[in-house]
Amino acid sequence: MTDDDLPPDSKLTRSKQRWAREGKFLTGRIARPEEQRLPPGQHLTMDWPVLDLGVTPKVTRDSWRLDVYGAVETPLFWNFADFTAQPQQTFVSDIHCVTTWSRYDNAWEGLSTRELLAACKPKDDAHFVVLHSHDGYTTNLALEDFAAEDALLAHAWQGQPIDGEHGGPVRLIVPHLYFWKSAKWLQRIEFVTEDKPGYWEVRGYHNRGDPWLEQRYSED
Ligand SMILES: Nc1nc2c(c(=O)[nH]1)N[C@H]1C(S)=C(S)[C@@H](COP(=O)(O)O)O[C@H]1N2
Ligand SMILES: [Mo]
Repeated sequence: MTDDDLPPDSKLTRSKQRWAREGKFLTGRIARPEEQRLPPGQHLTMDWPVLDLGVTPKVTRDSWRLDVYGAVETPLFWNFADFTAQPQQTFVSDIHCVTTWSRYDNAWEGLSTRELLAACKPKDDAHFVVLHSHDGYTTNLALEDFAAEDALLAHAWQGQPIDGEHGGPVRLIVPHLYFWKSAKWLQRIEFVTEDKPGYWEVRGYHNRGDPWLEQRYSED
């Protein structure tokens, strides 16, 4: 990934880089999800804000392809019909964005990451996953976080196709981490042996991003 593939920094992108430097929104509290549904420093919203780098790539269900490659026994290259022919599940989960909004009870439908892993069979030394999106965005996850029981590649939200603004036709959902890990407009899933920090992870945001531990920003 070169920076040429990325949109120019928007005002929001510049603000988010400054917030990471300033440690904005940090409360210094930690919590346990079993005891407290809303993570520290978050507030509830009823609507669903749009957050991204400021461009909405034009991807339709017809043009969409998913490329799964790298340290796997069985690389996959699926069109939308191949993708929806895989086992489908619906998971209900909460969204926690690092800019402090949270949204409860989102019903996501699609292919669980565990089913995807069963199909592509990561090699023994594949310990990390990098998500690549159509807007040039990337984000990285440890394999265990990618494989969380409620993580999925989603094509529908509340029974409707995920719209373009929110990352349709297909986006990732990893509910137990801040929402920047949930890549919109999913294009490629790369399995790697060494971790490769993504867009926000190299711009001051935490490598893991656990909302209950308030892992908003990187330590250094
Ligand atoms: N491809 C892509 N995925 C992305 C982003 C992005 O800029 N590009 N932004 C992330 C961030 S910071 C957030 S909070 C959520 C926002 O998703 P939403 O717009 O559907 O609320 O998408 C995440 N996934
Ligand atoms: Mo975000």
